[in-house]
Amino acid sequence: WREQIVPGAVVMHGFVRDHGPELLAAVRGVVAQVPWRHMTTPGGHVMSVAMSWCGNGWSSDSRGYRYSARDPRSGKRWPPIPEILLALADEAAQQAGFAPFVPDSCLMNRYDPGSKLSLHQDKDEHDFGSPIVSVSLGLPAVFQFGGLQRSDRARRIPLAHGDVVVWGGPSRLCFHGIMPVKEGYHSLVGPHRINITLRKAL
Ligand code: MD3
Ligand code: FE
Repeated sequence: WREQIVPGAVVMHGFVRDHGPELLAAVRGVVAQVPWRHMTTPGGHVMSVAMSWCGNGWSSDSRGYRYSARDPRSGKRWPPIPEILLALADEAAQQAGFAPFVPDSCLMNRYDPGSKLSLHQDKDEHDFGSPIVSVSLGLPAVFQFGGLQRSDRARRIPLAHGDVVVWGGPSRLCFHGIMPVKEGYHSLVGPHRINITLRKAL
């Protein structure tokens, strides 16, 4: 079923529940080329979440966060976004009222038990007019969703394997995060939660 959290943010429960194997194959194909890595924040903290990406990649250093088409180390382009993810993003955005959506960046986050993502805003993209489509796979997690101010009270929304959320319009710059993921085992994904976000970054 579908649930609107705030204007512009729609949870599509179980939207990709039947496509786990293909989606995981797409993730593994990318991770074979861009191995999971723990990034260091500009503040010097190592993130508990491991990341990989395709399309325009994300990087973090002492100067801040940015998106780029190429790996700064090798000078080569990051791998392309798998077709199944482009199709899913367009379908989900369309159903949420944001079509057409052609993402140019795909970030993948792997949460091991205990991993979390502190409250933050996504504001490194150049285009806040486009939505972000997110896909949850594997272990469940509790998503925190606040307002435009860090101090705004955050709501807690459980996210399960196969859930898709589209975030756009007035919700695009809301603070959000993921509470520490509880220990567990998912039959397809194993002892992890994987989140895929599709974005128009550049
Ligand atoms: C709400 N990832 O990668 S996805 C991120 O589950 C990120 O890994 C989380 O936050 C995760 O930046 C949450 C859901 C999400 C993504 C982008 C948003 C929610 C959002 C942008 C604006 C508002
Ligand atoms: Fe985010």
